[in-house]
Amino acid sequence: MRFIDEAVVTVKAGDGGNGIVSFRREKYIPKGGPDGGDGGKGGSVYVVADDNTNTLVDYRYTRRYEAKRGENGRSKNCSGRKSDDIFLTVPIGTTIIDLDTDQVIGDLTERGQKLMVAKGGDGGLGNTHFKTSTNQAPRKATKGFEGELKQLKLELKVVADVGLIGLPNAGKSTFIRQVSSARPKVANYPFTTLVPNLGVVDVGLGRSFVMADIPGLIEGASQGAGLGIRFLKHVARTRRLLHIVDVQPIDGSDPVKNAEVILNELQKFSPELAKLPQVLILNKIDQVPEEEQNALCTHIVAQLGWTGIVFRTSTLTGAGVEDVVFHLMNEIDREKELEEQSPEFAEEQRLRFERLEAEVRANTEEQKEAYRAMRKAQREGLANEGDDGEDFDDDDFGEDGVEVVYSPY
Ligand SMILES: Nc1nc2c(ncn2[C@@H]2O[C@H](COP(=O)(O)OP(=O)(O)OP(=O)(O)O)[C@@H](O)[C@H]2O)c(=O)[nH]1
Ligand SMILES: [Mg+2]
Repeated sequence: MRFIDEAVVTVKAGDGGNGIVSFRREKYIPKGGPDGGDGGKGGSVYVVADDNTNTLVDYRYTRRYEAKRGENGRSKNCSGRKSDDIFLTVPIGTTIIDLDTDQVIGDLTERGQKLMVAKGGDGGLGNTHFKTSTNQAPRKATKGFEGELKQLKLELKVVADVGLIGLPNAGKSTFIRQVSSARPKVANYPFTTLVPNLGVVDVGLGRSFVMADIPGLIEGASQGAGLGIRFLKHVARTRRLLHIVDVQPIDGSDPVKNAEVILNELQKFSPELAKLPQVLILNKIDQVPEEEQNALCTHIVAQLGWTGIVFRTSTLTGAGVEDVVFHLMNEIDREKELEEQSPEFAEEQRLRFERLEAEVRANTEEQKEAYRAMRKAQREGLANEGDDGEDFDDDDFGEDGVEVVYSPY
């Protein structure tokens, strides 16, 4: 499943300029023939895929785009000037839908790919065209044609580059709030986040990546417990997982055990997903006296047998967060570069994602079954107790119909 970012815009191509009625008037040529030029063509509207942008947010602010009208024809058989076409740049992966017909008019999948979405009107004809043997001085010219007017829906399937995972209350939403303009609710109780949130992390100089915050995972998640599992598949297509661990949980639980719960659930849900490179974030470091921080962090890392990358952060104060962001951006850029340079690596990646998606899909199905069985048992149990169990609905699994909050910039 991907996240959808969309915008509706009106595009209007320029009308054609009018043809004109004019006659040659020159010294010594008393009755010059018709010389009214044609109107110029109106500008057309194109949509172009560009890899310097990854959101449609601009189109939520400016909603109408008009190309200019062609110029009218002039005397001396001069055609009017054609107007410039205009180009709307959109991220690669944008689909364009004509809202009047509900038809997809194009999918822009490659850099530089261009699609005409509203055709400029042709210019009208000047009176030169209407000269015949019987009418040497036609007083007829035609008007320019109207440029097309369309209502378009631009739709982008956003793929998150980084997924946040962790127990409820670990600070995932606080993290995404620190680094993007996503504004998921933050509160000091578990299960605050109920739907995935996406944020664009802008690191400057046109570099950015998309981060997904999903509801917290809990023990038994891979068997359907809690909420987070319903959303795990949304992070399947990311390049990196950020595993956020609270180093000083308020309930006094052991951070090592907590981290293990997540690693286990991930492994049970999808071994392929568990193989995605993970970055361990030891969060809420502000809760630990400075002189104890080293010992505690070393202890957690050692107990976990963690050999990967580790950062210490306080998502509350922002300490250490920037380092994580730059690390992720560099890793993502490096990976993308490698994909461009090495067809073998790109193919390897593609196959890996394919395997991962298949596995996640299969596990989701399996888990959906388990969830249904659990619901059924609950319902029957309740029915025996005299409750008809109407609160339960088999379809509330929310497979694809999840609401996603997308906050670019
Ligand atoms: N002291 C401290 N508190 C933090 C830090 N990060 C988050 N918190 C607090 O921890 C609580 C939970 O934070 P959230 O960001 O909502 O946690 P979450 O992981 O998104 O939780 P769920 O959405 O329930 O899965 C809030 O009260 C935050 O203010 C931190 O670095 N230090
Ligand atoms: Mg949250």
